[in-house]
Amino acid sequence: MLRWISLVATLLLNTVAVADPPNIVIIYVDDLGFGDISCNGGRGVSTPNINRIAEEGCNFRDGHSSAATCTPSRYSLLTGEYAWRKKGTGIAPGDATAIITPDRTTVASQLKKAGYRSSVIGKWHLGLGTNQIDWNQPISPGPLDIGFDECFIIPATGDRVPCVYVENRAVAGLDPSDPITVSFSGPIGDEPTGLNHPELLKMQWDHGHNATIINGISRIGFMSGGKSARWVDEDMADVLTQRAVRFIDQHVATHKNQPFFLFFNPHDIHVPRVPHPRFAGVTTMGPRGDVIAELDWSVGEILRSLDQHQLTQNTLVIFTSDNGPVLNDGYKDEAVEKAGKHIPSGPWRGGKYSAFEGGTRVPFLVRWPAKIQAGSVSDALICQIDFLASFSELIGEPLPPGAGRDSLPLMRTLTLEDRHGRDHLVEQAATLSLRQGKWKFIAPGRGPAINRQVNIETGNSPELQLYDLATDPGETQNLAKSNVSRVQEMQALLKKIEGN
Ligand code: NG6
Ligand code: CA
Repeated sequence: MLRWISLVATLLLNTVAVADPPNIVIIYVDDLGFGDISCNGGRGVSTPNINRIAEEGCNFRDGHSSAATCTPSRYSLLTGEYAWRKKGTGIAPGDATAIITPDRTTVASQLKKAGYRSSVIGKWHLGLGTNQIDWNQPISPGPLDIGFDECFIIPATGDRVPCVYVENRAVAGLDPSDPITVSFSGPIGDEPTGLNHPELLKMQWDHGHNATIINGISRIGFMSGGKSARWVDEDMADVLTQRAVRFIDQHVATHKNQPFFLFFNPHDIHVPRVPHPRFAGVTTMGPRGDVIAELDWSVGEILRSLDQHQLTQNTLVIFTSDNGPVLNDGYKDEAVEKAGKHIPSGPWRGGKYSAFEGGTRVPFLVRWPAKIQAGSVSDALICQIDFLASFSELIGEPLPPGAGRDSLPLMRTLTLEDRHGRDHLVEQAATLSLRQGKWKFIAPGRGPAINRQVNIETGNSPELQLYDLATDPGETQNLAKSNVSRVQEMQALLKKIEGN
């Protein structure tokens, strides 16, 4: 009898859709490299709170963003579609219109079907509105039109105007008598720029980032007005973290019987790197190290909130990054000079913007104590693009026809019942790459082999490239010439996926 009970219990546990769906928290960091956290070998900063997710869950060492920059990765995470299939999904300007339209199925809209309440807090960078956006009017469409119940967002990035938060459909704290104007084509208003007034800057720009000065930092693009609504970079981690914790608190107080989805998108560790004074100087790596320490604090606050509400056991926490690391991304913040022995991309070649593994192979930590064995490691190939189909599988809600076409249901991979994950994955940078098992094929790419501004290898080459990551994780030996049939197979498969 006991054996029967335990057999039935095991069968129930192993069916993928669960009766009591977990809360889901995705912590989607900006520009954090695989090796930037101490549990992945980072030496310049200790990240005990981030490490805790791995210690109490699983460290996926072959986990990917779908692209080596932000907008396409975020697009794929939410829609389950490769961004290169859709025009207009490159790095979005600060005034881009909504890239994910209300007719689309997203992680949030799908979870809503199973009763989840969702909030997105922090970086958006997926465009807002339909026409040229008026920041002084209600803003729509936006996150609330693609499944989120509430939002508190940085519309684009910390280094682009407008430097204000958007709460639901309006700029937070805006004084209507001081309207916001934004331009990416030329100066507006009479605010000083970084180009003309470097003496006003608390951090100098290096490339780009020389337009309107906000809070002593010059940005990409021009902005005037909206003074009462402008963010203070030093406070950003506090503001966003408090919002995230408040969402959890309020959810517990008012919607206890519903699960929630928190999509927490810190500004850290993107440029400009401006830590709160309590984190300034806590590492030897300058601002880039200090904002990793700040990020670790934010993560700790969220984990603590889950503990306090006794939600830890049945909350799926995913910690990952939208692309690989970069040191000098446009400001003189000593990231290069002070890196020391810390290797942001870990064992992988390249970084942000790169077709080499460093572009998309990012921290990928998953904790769900009810289902995932603590302290695990997995080398299964998995991508953020799989969240949509995997969560749909988890809640037992089929995807509508045509939705999430590149997303795979990998719940069993996440819970470690499957150790293989994807058969193959397309990685997007200036050119496309295909991963299949230990093999990495990089399609010929036009453009320079090195992005000189950021000093990162792009992976572009007129030649076909093939690497065996099992023996050569650093992609140093191009085997294309000695393994012609493998190259042909992978090239054909990539073409087929592109044509699908
Ligand atoms: C680049 C910016 C870089 C960063 C990036 C977007 C310049 C010269 N460089 O164009 O600083 O903002 O866009 O980063 O302007 S991402 O993480 O949002 O993709
Ligand atoms: Ca990014």
